[in-house]
Amino acid sequence: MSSLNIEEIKKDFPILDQQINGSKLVYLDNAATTLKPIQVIGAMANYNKRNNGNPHRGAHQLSIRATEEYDAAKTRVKEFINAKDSAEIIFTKNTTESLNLLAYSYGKAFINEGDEIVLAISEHHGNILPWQRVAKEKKAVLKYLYLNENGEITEKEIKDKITPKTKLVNIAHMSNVLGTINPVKEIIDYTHKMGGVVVVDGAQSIPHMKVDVQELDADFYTFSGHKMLGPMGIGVLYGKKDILNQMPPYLLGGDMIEYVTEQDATFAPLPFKFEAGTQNVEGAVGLRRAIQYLEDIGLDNIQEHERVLTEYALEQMKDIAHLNIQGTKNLDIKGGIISFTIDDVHPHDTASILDSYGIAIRSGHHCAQPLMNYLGVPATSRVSFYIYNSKEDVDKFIEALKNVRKWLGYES
Ligand code: 7TS
Repeated sequence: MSSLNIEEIKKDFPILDQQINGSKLVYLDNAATTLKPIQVIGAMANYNKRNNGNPHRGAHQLSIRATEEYDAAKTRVKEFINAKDSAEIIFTKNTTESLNLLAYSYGKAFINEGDEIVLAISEHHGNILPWQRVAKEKKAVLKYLYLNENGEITEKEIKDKITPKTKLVNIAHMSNVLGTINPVKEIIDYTHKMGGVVVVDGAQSIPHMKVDVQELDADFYTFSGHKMLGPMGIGVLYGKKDILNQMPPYLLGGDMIEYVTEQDATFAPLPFKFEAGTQNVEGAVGLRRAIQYLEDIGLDNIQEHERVLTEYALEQMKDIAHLNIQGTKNLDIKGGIISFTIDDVHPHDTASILDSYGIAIRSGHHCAQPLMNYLGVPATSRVSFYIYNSKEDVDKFIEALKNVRKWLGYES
């Protein structure tokens, strides 16, 4: 049994307390974005009511308070992922911006003609397109780690593809489509042995499991506030200080400089070098409160709760005729994400039919078209769980799922 008190948790999420198409909302699209608890909404409202100012810019009290709030959020993120130094935490807009910053800056400084960049075939477009541009501009080579029949990356594949020519490996900690937890520690250790560095896209892992960047020895780690109960518009790029120090800035402008003359400029130290312009302080405040909320529940308890729900859902889904589950069913390497298809039914129809029962799921290619091509499906439907989901939510989902083909006129 899960150790979370779901009825109590649900009370913190007023958005769940509404009817959608005549039924109480069941929200199962957490891999796209999560809902915000009143504590996060309140922290941001309080900041706006009392402390709003432009940080690092003024001697007046509101600017000082905004600076304190911003810096406190950064320290909180540093502790949350166990970075060595809060200078290693750069606030961005989201995971996508963190990855683009890296591709632009690291790519410019360190990728040369003939270098190899290795990605998993299951990466989100946010972790593919920026590297495609680097590869084109620098005449570097993109190579892909393919999956076995269970949707997993094998040790053999790692050793075949990552070689002394590999400058960079980009890998999601957890796949947003299949929910597979990739063997990032093995990939990091092996890549380091070969002399390369590793970018871990943690958009789907950070909200659901304890992550320690020093233990992983990740060179870079990226994530988004809105997938972990925080607001949209705030994301994180963690990077090892010695590498970040060698990288050129991405955006140029206010607050990231040391001294500017007519023809030239020198740049501020980390992390400011990568934070040009007025930052999202309100978002940082919300993210800090979201981290507090997650830690009060406990990341291990969250992971266990999602494992219970995923097992419960998979157990029932396997008995539904014409339903095919994509990817691994091994719960030791799977988070709370299940992608599936139903014979003769377009995934968008599945999502629309479930919406008519008030159940929110996602359908489509999930910004992972290379993976869809690799799996040989145009799209899938996907459910993804979080702390406010209960077994009753899964029961409602399963009941509705059983009706999908009937809605479309099939007998079973
Ligand atoms: N990387 C992964 C693994 C993701 O799942 C996502 C978003 C991103 C990067 C990009 O995050 P963003 O905050 O910059 O947009 N994934 C999804 C999804 O699965 N459904 O909607 C967004």
